[in-house]
Amino acid sequence: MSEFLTIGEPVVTFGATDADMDLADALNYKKILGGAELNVAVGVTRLGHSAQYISAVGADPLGEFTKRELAKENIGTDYMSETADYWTAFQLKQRVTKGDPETFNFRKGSAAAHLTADKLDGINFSDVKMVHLSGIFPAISQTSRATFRHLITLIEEHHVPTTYDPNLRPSLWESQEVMIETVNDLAKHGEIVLPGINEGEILMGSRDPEAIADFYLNNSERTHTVIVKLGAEGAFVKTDDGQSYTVPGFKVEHVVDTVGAGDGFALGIITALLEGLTMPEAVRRANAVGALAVQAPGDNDGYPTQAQLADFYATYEK
Ligand code: KDG
Repeated sequence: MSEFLTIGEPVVTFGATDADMDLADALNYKKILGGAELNVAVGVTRLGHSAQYISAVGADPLGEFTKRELAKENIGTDYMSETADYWTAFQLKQRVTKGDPETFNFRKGSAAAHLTADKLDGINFSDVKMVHLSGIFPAISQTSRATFRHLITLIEEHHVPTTYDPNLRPSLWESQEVMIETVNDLAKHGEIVLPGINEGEILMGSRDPEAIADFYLNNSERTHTVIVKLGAEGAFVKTDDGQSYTVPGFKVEHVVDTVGAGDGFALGIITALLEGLTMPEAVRRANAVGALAVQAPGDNDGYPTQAQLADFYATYEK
């Protein structure tokens, strides 16, 4: 039993350690664990909350590595399965000194892509206070898409508040059209929707934060808040009662790796709401976790504990 629940595909990531090299040329890699929803669970437990991660791994060394890392991070695996028929997903990631790194996925046909809806049968929702969904899991296969929709039915039956991050990964979808249609349709099930400003351009042809927020607020009865991530600028918030405001970001001197910042943002919102903070306070925390995330090399190793978060505020708000 846990306060927080999410579903996703663990992605063992081989991050190149040599900077600004083509993946084909890089010879040295460091093995870390990523996967967008898993990253969120890592940050949720680091901030002292309990979490369960629904997924599947292969009966292989990368699956074993995944299970050990999840145990180290105190993430519950009650709803994780292992199969000898399919493998654990992995990825190669570039190291860059500027911009976003290139990644190459080995994910097609993974164990998580074969996770069927019947694996959700035993989920205990009694203590679950928040669920996080992202547009990645439904991208990886038709099976995962059906499982994702079944999970949404269960979440709605149990009236659990849900955050939804579109998390566009065009290379995982069968076409751009299916991606846009499905990601926007699934957004109807999020109480809180967390698009990035660049995603707005693809998903509804606009980089105007207000237009992006209005699109999702008008898209669904369920969505009450849209928070548009503006990168270093912070975030724009609009609620279904017509209120809107911007929460400025924290200035970061040296960006090491941008991967995992969006997941850091999501976990900032989720944990703050679990602790009863207001929405502006939650967005401030989300910006803080995002700023910490980009200063660390791994996908989730910059996420703070409560003490590290307090230190961050003390340093930045002196
Ligand atoms: O959001 C961070 C993720 O991008 C990373 O950890 C790996 O799941 C991943 C992906 O799809 O790129």
